[in-house]
Amino acid sequence: RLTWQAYHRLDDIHKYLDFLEEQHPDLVSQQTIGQSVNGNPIRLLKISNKQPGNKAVWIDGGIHAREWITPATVTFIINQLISNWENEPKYVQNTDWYFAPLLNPDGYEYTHTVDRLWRKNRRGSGRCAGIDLNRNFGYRWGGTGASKNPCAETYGGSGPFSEPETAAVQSFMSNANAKWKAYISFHSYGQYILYPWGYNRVVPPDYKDLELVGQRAAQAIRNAGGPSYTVGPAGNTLYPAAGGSDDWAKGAMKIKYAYTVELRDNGRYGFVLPASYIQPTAKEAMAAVRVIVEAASKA
Ligand code: 0X9
Ligand code: ZN
Repeated sequence: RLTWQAYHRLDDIHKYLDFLEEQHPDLVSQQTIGQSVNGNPIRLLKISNKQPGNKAVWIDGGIHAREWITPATVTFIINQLISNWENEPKYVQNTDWYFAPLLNPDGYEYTHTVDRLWRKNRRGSGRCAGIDLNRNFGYRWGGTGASKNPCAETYGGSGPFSEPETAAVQSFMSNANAKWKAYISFHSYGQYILYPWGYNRVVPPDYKDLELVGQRAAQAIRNAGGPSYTVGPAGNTLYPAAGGSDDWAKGAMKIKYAYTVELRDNGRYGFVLPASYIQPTAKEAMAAVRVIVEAASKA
């Protein structure tokens, strides 16, 4: 059982997903969409009432190994939805929810056993091991903000989707018969709600829709008692960085509401956020997700 009062290991998270599938076979199903470099499964959990017209949303966490708050938040959201399912509004019930709580399982385990601040996946060995999975997606791959140096923290890999962790997302999402309307990727830290483009300081034609929904999400976070989150296009608001999952979701998959949400905190603890922050952070993230998914349900 997960507690959201501590950060859990990969096996415990996967056992929890198995438990949910077993307890709610009508609503919850799971699949393994790929294997990491070290052979760990990339798990996907789906929540669906199986109505044919449902829109689909994707929510992931754990692309960056050290951002522990993100798998904790994604599993919290899964738990909330399932425990409250009967009382949820129509836009929730008539959505097919796809969750990938931990896209970089090797890196995550490595941060528990060897190096708490590891970011990349675990291809190779030594000081220069690893590829930054959020520079490895195949939209404008290899551009600004992605390094060609394997030793760099932002090394984008040998080519787009060279890594099994990103290739799993690409093949699952493009082959699923799903009406994708929203893509949300959780990262930390900094308290930002970011939308494309990330590859440069430019915005897509419909950026006003993304800005508006992002501002509403930030307001929902404040209404839930949370702190202020800054909303804006990733390249302008943070820094330009090509090969991100959000840009690929919007640019290649044509998913309108594509966001990267950088969770708490503001830098006091950074990646090493104490476990006592899991519940407040996950609750405010849930509030933001509701806003985005409601907008997606109308798109
Ligand atoms: O640099 C990143 O990958 C993300 N920030 S983090 O501190 N979690 O590493 C921001 C990604 C924003 N989106 C794009 N640049 N496409
Ligand atoms: Zn990140």
